[in-house]
Amino acid sequence: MSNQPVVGIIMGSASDWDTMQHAAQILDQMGIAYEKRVISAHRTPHLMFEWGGSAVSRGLKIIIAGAGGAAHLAGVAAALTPIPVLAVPIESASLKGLDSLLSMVQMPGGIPVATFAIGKPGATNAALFAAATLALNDDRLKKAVDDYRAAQAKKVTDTKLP
Ligand code: RP5
Repeated sequence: MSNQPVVGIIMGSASDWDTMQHAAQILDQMGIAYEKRVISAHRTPHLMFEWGGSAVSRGLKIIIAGAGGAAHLAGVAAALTPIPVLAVPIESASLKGLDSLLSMVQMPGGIPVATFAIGKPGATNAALFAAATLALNDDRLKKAVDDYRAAQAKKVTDTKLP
């Protein structure tokens, strides 16, 4: 595995890490190098521009962006770079993540983000989606994705009910 990050995980606040760590865990399990960082589109707009503007030259292939509330992080990232952006709506305290989901999924036509489920399942699936995409050109990774799916299926077939 190369140490050169190919996935960028960003989140609007350190409070999002509880959710976004599940994306990181999948990438670790698959042996995919990534960078992770707290960047806020509204609290640190200059950093957002700098990070998004240099994502291609740093070698990133996919971005996973988690944010909650008026969750514009993924959309702004997608505006700053042509790299595909996978959005993870964080479960907010007040509206349980419906606000985050709608903010992310309702991008006007032209600058796409691919939005996943609210919370942990979304973070997990965003990372699995990134792995499946990168596996198209990587046989080692293809095997890792296949193994993950086979292990998941085995858990189901091995289940013994009481
Ligand atoms: C968003 O505001 C973050 O993505 C986070 O989900 C939410 C709350 O942030 P904190 O107040 O916990 O820093 O920008």
